[in-house]
Amino acid sequence: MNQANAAIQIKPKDYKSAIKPIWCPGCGDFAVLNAITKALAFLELPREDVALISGIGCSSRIAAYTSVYGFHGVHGRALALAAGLKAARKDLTVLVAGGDGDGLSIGGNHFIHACRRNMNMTYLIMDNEVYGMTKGQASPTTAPDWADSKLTPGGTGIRPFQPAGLALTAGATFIARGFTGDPNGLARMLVAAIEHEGFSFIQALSPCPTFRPEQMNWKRQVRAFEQETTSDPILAAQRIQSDDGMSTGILYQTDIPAFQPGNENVDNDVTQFEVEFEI
Ligand SMILES: Cc1ncc(C[n+]2csc(CCOP(=O)(O)OP(=O)(O)O)c2C)c(N)n1
Ligand code: SF4
Repeated sequence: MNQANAAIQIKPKDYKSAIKPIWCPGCGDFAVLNAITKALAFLELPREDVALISGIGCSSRIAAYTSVYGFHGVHGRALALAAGLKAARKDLTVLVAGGDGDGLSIGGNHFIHACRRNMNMTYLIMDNEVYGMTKGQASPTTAPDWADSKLTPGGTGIRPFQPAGLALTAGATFIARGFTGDPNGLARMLVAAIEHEGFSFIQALSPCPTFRPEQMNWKRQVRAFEQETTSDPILAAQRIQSDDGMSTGILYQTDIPAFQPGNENVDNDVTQFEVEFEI
């Protein structure tokens, strides 16, 4: 425990806000909130040193449920906003969170460029293979034959993204898959991701019992990766390709200097900026 926090002893609950989550009972996103607060408490990070940026979707509501700095932003734009924040405030621990629709559909372009840019931040996708907030449309991780959505009768017929494979080819330097049925495992993963110097990506399998009730079976399908974390991208790619998407653990981690634009001369005084925008 560091000196500053020795007297304070921040507990996981201290990282929660007074706002009660309105997620459906059984939604996996509750466990992500718990995992984030546990990880921050473990790392003893002062709340004012952390920012949680999210997009739009059920999962993206998470920013409002924590007591760290937060921005519940624009659909698919969380990573762009987070990159700007990190460029200006490299001292902040920047976390980004949202859904598979937010991060891989509308935000897909930002995702691949965030991976290759390798700024020091942690991005967690709550993957429920559906658009929960807008009532159950197929997302980029939905199986092609999932036919329960009125918009895609008979299924989309389109192969889903493999988020881990996409992150690997785009250049992420830390790639993990977790499961909300194991919040402690997810919290440990988040600690490792936050400590990693570079862009860390976590795909958290997070069931949506409302629109994908069959996902409640995930707890019987999820297992730990048999192999240790690798820093070899070829090996990581082989493992991702040969896996059914239900193995969890830190898949890949490599040490490439994080990108941080020089900001020594940036003027953080926003007074003039505010004057220019005065109405
Ligand atoms: C620019 C824009 N397009 C579309 C929407 C409508 N919209 C809100 S949330 C959402 C998808 C949410 O799905 P996901 O990101 O997977 O999160 P979940 O709700 O499943 O957690 C969409 C399409 C929007 N808010 N803004
Ligand atoms: S609709 Fe699905 S993702 Fe949204 S809160 Fe309910 S269970 Fe969670």
